[in-house]
Amino acid sequence: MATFAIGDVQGCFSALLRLIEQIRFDPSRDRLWFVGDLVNRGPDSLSVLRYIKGLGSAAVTVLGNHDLHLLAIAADITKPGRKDTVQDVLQAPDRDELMTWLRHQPLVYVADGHILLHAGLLPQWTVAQTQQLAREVEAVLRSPRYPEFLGYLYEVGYRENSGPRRWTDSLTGHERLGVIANALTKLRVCSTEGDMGLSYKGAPHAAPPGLIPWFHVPDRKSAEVTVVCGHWAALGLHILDNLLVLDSGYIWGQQLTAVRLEDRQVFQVSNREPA
Ligand SMILES: [Mn+2]
Repeated sequence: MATFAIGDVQGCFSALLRLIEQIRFDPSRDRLWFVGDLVNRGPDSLSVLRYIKGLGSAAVTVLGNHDLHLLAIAADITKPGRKDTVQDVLQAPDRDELMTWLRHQPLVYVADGHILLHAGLLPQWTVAQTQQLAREVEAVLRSPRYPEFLGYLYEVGYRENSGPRRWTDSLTGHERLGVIANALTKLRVCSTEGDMGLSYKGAPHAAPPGLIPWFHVPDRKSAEVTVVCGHWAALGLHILDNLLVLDSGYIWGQQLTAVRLEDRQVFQVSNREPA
């Protein structure tokens, strides 16, 4: 048995199939962990969703910002933008089933000394606390109140990378859930106090003054567990003792990456034609 963590697929189904073939994935024995952003920007989000849903317990995925964006579009909270490529999902006969499945996926998954999430976690959060905070957002996404919460997120600028960006334990209501969702699905850089700089997407060394990659904040309380994440294409594949960042930018003409967690062997398929 092996567990393969796979980076941001973003609707690139044929690349995913090539990668799965390369790693010789056997669903009766192996596990796939997806860092989220299964959909959008790429050509075939519908097939990606159907495939991963069909894997059942052989696959684990956490929700990324593009997955939440699709849920918001499907719930009529927002309209697809110029670069969104999710029409195939919206028009599918199994759309409702897929959207229900998607909003029941977790934001955080912890197993075997690893924590799987899409973007990052705040320096003041322990792994146990992160899990607990994720459960708060997951409970709302799985409830009939989820359009209300997504409506709030979009109203405060989720799409424009703004919204609540500073954690305190005393936060309540939508603002609390908003900070949790922003960290787990959008965080790349923050201050040493954990204030998120949500709009910065570039390379780590060029970040605005006072902002550093979330995983470099000194005394980060989750440092004893290996974080498996994606979301940061400009960073690329980035592997440290306690970190696997797997968005290697397939959608931007680079690679789709899988890492076998047991021995950290890296597998990649390349996108020769820039998307
Ligand atoms: Mn992302």
